[in-house]
Amino acid sequence: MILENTTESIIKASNISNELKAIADKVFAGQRISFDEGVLLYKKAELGFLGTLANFVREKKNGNKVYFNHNFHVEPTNVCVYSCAFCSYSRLIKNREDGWELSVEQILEKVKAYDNQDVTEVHITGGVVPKQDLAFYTDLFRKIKSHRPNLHIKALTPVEFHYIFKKAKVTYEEGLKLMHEAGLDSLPGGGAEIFDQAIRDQIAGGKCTSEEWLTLHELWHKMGLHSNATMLYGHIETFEHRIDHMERLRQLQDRTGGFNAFIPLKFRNKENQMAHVPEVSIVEDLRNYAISRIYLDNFNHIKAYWAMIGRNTAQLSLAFGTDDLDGTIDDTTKIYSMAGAEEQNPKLSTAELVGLIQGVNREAVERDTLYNVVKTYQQA
Ligand code: V47
Ligand code: SF4
Repeated sequence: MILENTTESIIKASNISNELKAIADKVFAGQRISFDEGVLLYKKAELGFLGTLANFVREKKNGNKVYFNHNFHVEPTNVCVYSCAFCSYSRLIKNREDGWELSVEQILEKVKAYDNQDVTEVHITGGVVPKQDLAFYTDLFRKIKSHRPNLHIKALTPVEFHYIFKKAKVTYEEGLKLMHEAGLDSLPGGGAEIFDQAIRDQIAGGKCTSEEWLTLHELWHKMGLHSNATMLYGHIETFEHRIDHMERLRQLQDRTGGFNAFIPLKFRNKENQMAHVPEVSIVEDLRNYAISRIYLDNFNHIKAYWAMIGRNTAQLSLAFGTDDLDGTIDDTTKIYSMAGAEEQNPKLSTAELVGLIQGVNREAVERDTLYNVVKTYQQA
């Protein structure tokens, strides 16, 4: 309480404009900010001010805790029937010799390689190909579950679902039920990109629409299940598009409460059709984390996905609203290294993750996918 009052009075005594002070008043009072106020933060607020507000919200929700998990990815294919302009996979459609398409048995072998390790989650997503259909994934999920029942399967996105369910001639409801019955536990946040349909058509034309993405997550939540949400930012979108994206998520979260975490994903420009679009600065990354923390008042967690943003910026973001660093990953994803992220072989040990968190005087907490605490680490 003393800290809150001190923070508030510092902002009140500063040279910040009255319109920004009015937003600060709302945030400190626990009130929701509007669409226009969100845009104003992007256009007018400086980094320190945003960090103060975002950290206030983050500490109210999560105290000093920073979460991570023990996870690994499987990317069943890096070939794709779509060709999103930002995707460094999609070039492989024309160069299929560089591509891979794993069988159920090959994926199962990758899962079995972790038999003696304390991982809690496998994250499965990649390109979209005809062979990897409803029967493929239900068979895969059943086999993973029968081999290791407690491994949480976080897999597939509305991009895959829309394609797979249409091909199998099942409704979204039927398809999701079949996936869940086979062992799918939760959905990662991918495929959201940017919800403004005109921008989406330019960068991710042909794949599921924004409405379809939101509908599939809503249906999944209505089954009592959870998912994440991402936003691809820093390309051709405007600040209004980013707030519009978050507004649609905030409204859906009001209806269902099914989202665990929001994950901003910075556009990386290596070897894709948008290589001419410059990447945004680290300052913009931090501002974006902070504004999402302030705007998404009904999301419990904001994740800094270190494999994409780099471990140093991820650590820095812990002062700008984020409270989750994703996981150990174990060098099992290629999406970001192919797109030019600084982490070319993303892999962090528990000690390294805990070190990043304790290095900024936060409390490291290992979680499972649903944010149940697995272990807390005392500061040395
Ligand atoms: O939807 C692809 C993004 C996403 C690029 O839920 C790119 O815990 C930047 O969703 N530059 C897939 N981004 C990854 C994803 C994810 C990652 C980590 C954790 C979770 C979670 C979800 O990757 C795609 C797309 O938005 N992406 N190419 C690129 N060049
Ligand atoms: Fe395919 Fe996903 Fe890449 Fe788009 S972003 S081309 S849907 S792998």
